[in-house]
Amino acid sequence: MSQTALPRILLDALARDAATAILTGAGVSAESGIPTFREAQTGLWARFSPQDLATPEAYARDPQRVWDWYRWRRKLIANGGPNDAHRACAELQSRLSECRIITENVDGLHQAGGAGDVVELHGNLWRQRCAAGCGHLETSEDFADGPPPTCPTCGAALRPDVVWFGEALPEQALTAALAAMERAELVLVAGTSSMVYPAAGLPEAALQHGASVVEINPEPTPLSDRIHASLRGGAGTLLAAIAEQAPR
Ligand code: BV8
Repeated sequence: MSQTALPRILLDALARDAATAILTGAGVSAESGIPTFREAQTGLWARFSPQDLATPEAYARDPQRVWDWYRWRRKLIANGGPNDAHRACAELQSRLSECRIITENVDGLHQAGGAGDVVELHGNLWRQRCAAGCGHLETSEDFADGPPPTCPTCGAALRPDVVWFGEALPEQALTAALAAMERAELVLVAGTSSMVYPAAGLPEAALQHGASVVEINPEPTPLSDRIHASLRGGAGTLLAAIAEQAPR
């Protein structure tokens, strides 16, 4: 996309090395072959909605099914790897003096794409923790089939270290995300349906203190008519075009 196609408000913010925050959702991982929450899942998972799997109740009812789902997603993520959208976010971090990445995703692909200091609002599925709350936490590359893993410290079951529907977000992540939104002069909201709270409320904090907010999404969202510009297209192409306009 040439410079002319990007909105002036965005080009001006980049040219002045504006403090920037990037909020991302499943759409930035879509081009890695990972279905978003809104898309129908494939294969065995086609008959399940993520909303029905990403809950403490689903895990209590059938931990094996929930673990099978997370292991399936781990396989997709490991096979897909980071895409141009993740790399463009890392490029923006390297070009701008201040660029915080805040993600709703749990796939770790921003880090795999070269980004640093990513705020993970909803945790990370490559980590797993004691479901009984003994405090044990570990990283795992495991996506082998089999029973749910057990806690090596207390023997209880392990659960993915992610935030399920109905669970509170990690306080430190939410505080860091809000601080970034309040500091930002430019906010890019990429690949999220802006429907899940409290993450979806973050751009509001930026709007309230006069930041320029630009959405990158092929579809309109509830945020679209409240912000300065919406770029209708894929995150890979659009974020790469935006990164190109940032000062080297
Ligand atoms: C909580 C991790 C309270 C797990 C996820 C008001 C205030 C507060 C809470 C609520 C509220 N109203 C309702 C709630 C409850 C709920 C909620 O928001 N429900 C929604 C459905 C209305 N919120 C919660 O439960 C949150 N917790 O509020 O706790 C509390 C407080 C104190 C003490 C106890 C409790 C927790 C929410 C987090 C849930 N976990 N994920 C996992 O991944 O397994 S949510 C999950 O879905 C994602 O992380 C993301 O946040 C969310 C939405 O997904 P998106 O990322 O937006 O993806 P989606 O598929 O929706 O859209 C993709 C977009 O990409 C689309 O717009 C599409 O057009 C676009 N796209 C597609 N291709 C591309 C593209 N864009 C660019 N390029 C492309 N190529």
